[in-house]
Amino acid sequence: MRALARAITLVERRDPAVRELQQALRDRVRPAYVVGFTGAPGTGKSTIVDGLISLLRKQERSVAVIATDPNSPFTGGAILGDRIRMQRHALDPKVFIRSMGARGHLGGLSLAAREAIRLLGAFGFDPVILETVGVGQSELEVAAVADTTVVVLTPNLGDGVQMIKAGILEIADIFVVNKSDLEGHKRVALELRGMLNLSPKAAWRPPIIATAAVRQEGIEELWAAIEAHRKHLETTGRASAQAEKRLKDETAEVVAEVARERARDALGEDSKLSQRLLQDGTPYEVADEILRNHIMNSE
Ligand SMILES: Nc1nc2c(ncn2[C@@H]2O[C@H](COP(=O)(O)OP(=O)(O)OP(=O)(O)O)[C@@H](O)[C@H]2O)c(=O)[nH]1
Ligand SMILES: [Mg+2]
Repeated sequence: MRALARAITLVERRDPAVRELQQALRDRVRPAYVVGFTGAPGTGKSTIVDGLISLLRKQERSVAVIATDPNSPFTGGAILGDRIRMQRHALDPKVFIRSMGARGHLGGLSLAAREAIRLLGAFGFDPVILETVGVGQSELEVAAVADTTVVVLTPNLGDGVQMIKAGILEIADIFVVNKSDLEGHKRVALELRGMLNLSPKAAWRPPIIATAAVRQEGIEELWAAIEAHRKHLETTGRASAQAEKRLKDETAEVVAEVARERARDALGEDSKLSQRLLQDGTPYEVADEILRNHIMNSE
């Protein structure tokens, strides 16, 4: 566990040792199944995940949770206290919980999170659960990384389902209407069903699961839905297509990261390139030169 925690810290710092580490672990890598949770702040994502951890531990499975906060530059557990309601699992060695800031990487779910998922798989954690607050682009990024994406809604949605952000319908594999102990949850589910019926027919129809996470209600149904989606991906061949896409995305991110670093070095203060850039006033020619001389032809 310690070794894993340290390895993830290296990943977060973008330490060069990560490369060797990932390569050394290559043969151990059994990709973990990744379940993403997203939804507005306070909808109960962490409470649901906490319930899922309990369920999965009864099945003797090792579970990891990565909570990312697109608003937080902090990392390594700085926001654990408040935001993650999973403390009761903190001492269980088969449960790994970590929060990560979304530093760098355009504020997105960082390359670090992807690499951390890979490490967690190598250490035998399966599934890996990602929790992220649905603000900005974060839910789209979660969907790009997760095998199954769960979108969490609640009855107190303001103007009802109209409040659902554009794009959510497309990314959700499963909807959860949490806080179903509160009034109005049936209406939210009905409106959502109505919206889903309007969207084009697809091979997978996202189920709507009612949960009352504070009472551990609906958690088994939710896990059953996640398993059903997993089976669907496997039987339709989409699982391997997704895995391939993720590996390509990750590779592209590594390329971008290396290129960005070299460009920053090449543009260091007082460098000739930076002087030219300032004279020129636009980035294109200097960018071409950096690509040619500092990225393609450098070791
Ligand atoms: N009534 C009711 N309250 C709930 C339920 N599930 C969670 N809550 C409460 O909702 C509040 C937010 O729960 P969290 O699990 O922290 O929500 P979250 O979506 O993880 O919040 P952020 O990570 O801050 O976005 C807490 O006060 C929970 O106790 C539920 O099923 N019913
Ligand atoms: Mg939370």
